[in-house]
Amino acid sequence: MPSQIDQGPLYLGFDLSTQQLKAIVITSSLKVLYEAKVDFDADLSKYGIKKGVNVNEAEREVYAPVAMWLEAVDLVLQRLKEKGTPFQRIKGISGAGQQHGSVYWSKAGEKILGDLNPRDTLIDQLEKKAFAHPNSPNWQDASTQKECDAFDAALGSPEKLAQVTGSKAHHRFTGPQIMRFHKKYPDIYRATSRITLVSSFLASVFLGKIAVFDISDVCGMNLWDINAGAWCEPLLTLAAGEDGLDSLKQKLGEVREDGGGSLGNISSYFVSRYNFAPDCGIAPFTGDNPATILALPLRPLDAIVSLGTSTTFLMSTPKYLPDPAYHFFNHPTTAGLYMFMLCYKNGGLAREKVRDNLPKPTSSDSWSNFNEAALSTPPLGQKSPSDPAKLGLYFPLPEIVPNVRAGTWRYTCASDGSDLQVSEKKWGAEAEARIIVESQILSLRLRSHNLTHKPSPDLPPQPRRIYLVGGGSLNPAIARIIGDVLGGTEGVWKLDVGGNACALGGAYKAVWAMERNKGESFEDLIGERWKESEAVEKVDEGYRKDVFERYGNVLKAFEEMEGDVLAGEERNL
Ligand code: XUL
Repeated sequence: MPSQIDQGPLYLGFDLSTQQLKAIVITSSLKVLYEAKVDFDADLSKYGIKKGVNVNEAEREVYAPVAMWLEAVDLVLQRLKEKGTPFQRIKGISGAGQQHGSVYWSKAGEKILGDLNPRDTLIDQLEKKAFAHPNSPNWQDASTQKECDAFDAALGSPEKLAQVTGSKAHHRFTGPQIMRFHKKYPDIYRATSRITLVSSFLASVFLGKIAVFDISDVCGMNLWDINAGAWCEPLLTLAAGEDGLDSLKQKLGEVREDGGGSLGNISSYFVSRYNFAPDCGIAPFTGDNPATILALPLRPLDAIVSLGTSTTFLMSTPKYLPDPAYHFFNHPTTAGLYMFMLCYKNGGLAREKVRDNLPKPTSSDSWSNFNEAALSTPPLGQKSPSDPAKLGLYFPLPEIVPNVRAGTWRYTCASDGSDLQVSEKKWGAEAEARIIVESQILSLRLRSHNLTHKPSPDLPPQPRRIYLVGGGSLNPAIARIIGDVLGGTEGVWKLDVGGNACALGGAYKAVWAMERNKGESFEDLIGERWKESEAVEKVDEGYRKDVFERYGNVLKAFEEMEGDVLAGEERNL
């Protein structure tokens, strides 16, 4: 009998991220068969981008050319074709887009999209006429401080905005971006027929018509009322300025509640040009962070720590407890669940700075001295319980969580968290290797502990499993300290697909979207097919009672230290 690998249906997942477009093709049983990618700097440098974006420093704008993404779509499909991908077997497509970015379509664009000629490329047909504006603001853009102030004030306070939309105002969020776009280019705003996110932009290209927003990615706009499940009209009105609520409502269109099913069949352009089956379904695409939590059957109480240039912490949770310090989104597949996210600017780079103060290792592992120092330093730098516990904040870049300027701060406290004091002396690079990692993870513990509960009556609240993705997930010392500080009753695990988690999450979403039985959840369907031994590896045992308690005892002091640093910011204003 021919195997499913040779015969069965296939699913395609994309990840349109800042620097690359990745594609992964998998079977119904989640086996990865084909992969391809386009790297914008390496393959499409003619757009003049660096690390995938253009920067206008004077206005703190960061943006990407939409034409580059279109060119990347044809290129990545071409690369999959060269690897022998049988496109006609692909039954469903989904994917992820970098969050918050927006694409401004013209009226003509909608029409051309539905009428593409398979003999010409996407870029030849769409670049000139399909967009009211050639660029998409990127999540690293910081040009919208005024607009954020207006958003934070619009409903009364940042707390209220977070309550309604899941986040306080952020520079990168689409609502403040649209508000600035409207002010800066009023005529282009008026010539814009539809606005999509990056996720719905990519879905639109495959669908051959403008795709609706996804229920999770829409929460990255500061425009969606999560509890009401509707646009927050006062915020739309604010963003649309004198053009008024209806102008923006029309440009945004609908939001689909169901993360599964099909938005429609693939556009005939791809059927004729690449030999896709005409009934290949396009499932809703989502944001890259929501797609990351779909790269495995994440259960409530499990957490993902993404250790890249920045650090993100993701959890799926039934609790909606918004706060200006973090983000809540609707879960991308499962109604009644939410995605909790912390997004730090300082992560890998801050650790590298501490590493570079240590002697250079003679071995090829540039982290070996850092790791040795981190593991040979006792928790909180205390040789005995009567020693002061060391707490620090290491932010070479201005930080979002908490919102403070760049700087390094060192404090000490007693083992029970009392007697917090500024430390006048530095502690030396050896001790700091541990303290910086502890500090990054204490911040995660502080902000996530309200979302966790006791996994069993005899255990304190903490995550169940902690999954690590991104470059830092390869570092055993970091895994160990994460286990020390955050616990994890079922241990700390490393996800093998590391850097490809979003594209894989997109492909899993396509499988679930097309193959689910009535009422079957993503977690159930993927959970049944997912082979743990092939996908993840346990890298630390996680919860250890004594050390977990020691960190718990200083958590309040850590919070107090942040408060003191924040108060210092106000004093310095
Ligand atoms: C999340 C965020 C980034 C981008 C990266 O709020 O801005 O993680 O989604 O692509």
